[in-house]
Amino acid sequence: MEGLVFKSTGSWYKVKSEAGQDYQCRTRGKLKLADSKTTNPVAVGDRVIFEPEMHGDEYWGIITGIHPRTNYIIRKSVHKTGHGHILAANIDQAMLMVTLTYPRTSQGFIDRFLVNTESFRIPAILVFNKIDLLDEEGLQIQRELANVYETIGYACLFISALKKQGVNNFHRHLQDKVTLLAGHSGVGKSSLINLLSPEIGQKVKEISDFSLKGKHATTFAEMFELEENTYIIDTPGIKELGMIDMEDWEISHYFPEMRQYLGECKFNNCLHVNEPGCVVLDALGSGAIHESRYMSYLSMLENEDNRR
Ligand SMILES: Nc1nc2c(ncn2[C@@H]2O[C@H](COP(=O)(O)OP(=O)(O)OP(=O)(O)O)[C@@H](O)[C@H]2O)c(=O)[nH]1
Ligand SMILES: [Mg+2]
Ligand SMILES: [Zn+2]
Repeated sequence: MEGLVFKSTGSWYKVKSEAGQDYQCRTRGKLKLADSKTTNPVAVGDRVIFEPEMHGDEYWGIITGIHPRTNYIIRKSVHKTGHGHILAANIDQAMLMVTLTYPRTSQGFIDRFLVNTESFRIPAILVFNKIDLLDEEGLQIQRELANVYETIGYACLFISALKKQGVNNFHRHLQDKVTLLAGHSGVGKSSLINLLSPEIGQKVKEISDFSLKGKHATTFAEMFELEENTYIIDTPGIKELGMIDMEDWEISHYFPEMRQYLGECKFNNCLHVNEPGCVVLDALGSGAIHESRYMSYLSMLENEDNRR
């Protein structure tokens, strides 16, 4: 039978058949070898082939195959160094939830996420949550930050899951798509998803627990069907993103504001660091490329993960 993976715990998977029945599935040992660099063989969003088994009146199954993925978002494995953990696969768009405070999301993290999505041509949107916590100055800082991203083509949404502000607008962006919602732990992903449908009931951290580091409220990625053809995937907080296999020269291709200059530098293997006749450096000098984005670019070049 064909099915779609809605939840992955690493040891079992919730798979929905084409007829809409949920099956609790496990994998066979050999599937684990499908991709040795990831710690989870099956991810939420995967389309799988499985053999159903009835255990009394319970629907169980064994996953025997995975259809090729069109894309995926990967984070660093918290258990195995050098390995990645696939957050979700086969998504239409990715939303990164960002908060300026409690917790703070750095620009480096945002940029790394966007390089990941660009590399798969997954459209990305930034969702600024907890706007209720910001004073005039905070709102101004947020405006400037969002401006950097809107200028280069990323939509930014502003919401407060607590005050239920901006939720309808957020919902509109989900229509007829599979959307991944990612971000640091505590930014409010599950809080927002709970507002979309009363049946979801994702666990949310109590404010009193909130300062306790390392406590994730959501431990497994899970997909929810909001309306026909409209899905949202809640994910556990990410601390660090894994870099997908990428060569140094490729990275600039995943910065939309650099793309137009590529191929125009004096040297065709220019990495836009300090080479003479570099058009990207000219654009940085003239302000056409934002300095903070360029700094992120440099930090990705220097990242050991990219030196293979
Ligand atoms: N002030 C304020 N607090 C919020 C808002 N949205 C969520 N919170 C609070 O932030 C805390 C964390 O919310 P969660 O929804 O559990 O965050 P999460 O992103 O799902 O976290 P993980 O599951 O650990 O990745 C909770 O105490 C929420 O009540 C908001 O818009 N404003
Ligand atoms: Mg959560
Ligand atoms: Zn250059």
